[in-house]
Amino acid sequence: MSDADHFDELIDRVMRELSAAGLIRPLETPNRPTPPANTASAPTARGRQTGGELRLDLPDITAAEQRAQGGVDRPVSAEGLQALMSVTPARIGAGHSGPRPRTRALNLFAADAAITQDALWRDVDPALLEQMGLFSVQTRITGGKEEYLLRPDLGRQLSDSAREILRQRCQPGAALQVCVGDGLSAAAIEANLGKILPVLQSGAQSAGLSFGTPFFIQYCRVGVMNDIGETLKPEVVMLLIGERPGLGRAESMSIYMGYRPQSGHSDADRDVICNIYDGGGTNPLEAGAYALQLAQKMIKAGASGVKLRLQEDGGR
Ligand code: B12
Repeated sequence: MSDADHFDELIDRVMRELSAAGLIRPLETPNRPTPPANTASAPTARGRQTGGELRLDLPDITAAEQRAQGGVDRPVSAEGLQALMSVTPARIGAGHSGPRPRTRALNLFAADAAITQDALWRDVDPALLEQMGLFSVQTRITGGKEEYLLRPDLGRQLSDSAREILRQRCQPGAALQVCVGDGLSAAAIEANLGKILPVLQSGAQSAGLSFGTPFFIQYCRVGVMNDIGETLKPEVVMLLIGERPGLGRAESMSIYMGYRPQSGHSDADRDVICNIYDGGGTNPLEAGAYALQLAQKMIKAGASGVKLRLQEDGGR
């Protein structure tokens, strides 16, 4: 039994006990079929039916309307405070209870930390990768996420089998090679990939740039671009990767780019378009369009990163 199954079974048991004790109400959905008596939990699209027909009656404190609730008892200007709170995800207007934070603020902090942990430890949904037509390869990480977090050096190298698979399945020498890496947030890839990949594909076509076969890299760090460059010899590598998640803000993705990446190249040879997400960050559609423009610049200049900046500044 996997950890997830074990956890689900545990939740089911607790829910059944709470229900038997009359502490929670059954879900009011009379039309839903009752599961057979010996299957207390049946898988659904997102998670499981817990306890058959039960739900907890608590609001989700991470929902936007819940976040918008301030904790200041008698604000000098309630409207002013609301206006300030509406323009930033920063924790302002949380109030306090004597010298301590309010329970609500503490709970939100804990819930946001959980969102961050989930994004970091979870794998990107394989159904999304399939839907986007991406096959998967791995870096030299063999010991799961824990090793990934402890050994960034191994996440910067493709495994031998990954190199072989890329040679077999990808068109070498493309003008633009797009690849997708989990990086530090599965949520970032899930939130943005479906919006941005089609923009890159169709944009490259309109710009007359040959588009290498895109693929997904598990346990991926930015430095893996060098191995991709050496294996497939494209002009520009674009790596879409999950950024280190902020507290409760996990859907932010970056595009790291480099011209003819190769062994020895560092971040000075790369460019990054960061904070890509809908609703507050760089809109993924705009980011895709900007990345294509940058790729064209790189190809024209035969350079990226600091070298490209120096050319643009005329060597100043
Ligand atoms: C962590 C981080 C760092 C760490 C990287 C160390 C590490 N091993 O992770 C440190 C503190 C060293 C750092 C330094 C810098 N960073 Co920084 N960094 C970040 C942060 C918070 C997360 C990056 C991330 O999640 N990467 C994804 C993971 C999977 O990648 P990784 O392989 O584990 O780590 C690599 C990248 O993080 C990369 N990287 C980190 N920063 C930068 C900046 C640039 C321009 C490039 C090309 C690469 C790069 O370096 C790591 C090693 O290869 C982002 C914020 C964000 N919203 O993304 C800013 C961010 C990417 N950094 C930024 C900047 C400006 C820098 C510096 C140039 C600051 C300076 N003036 O010195 C330096 C450049 C360092 C370099 N590598 O050459 C900007 C880039 C803005 C832009 N569009 O150009 C960001 C977006 C922050 C911001 N909002 O201003 N950074």
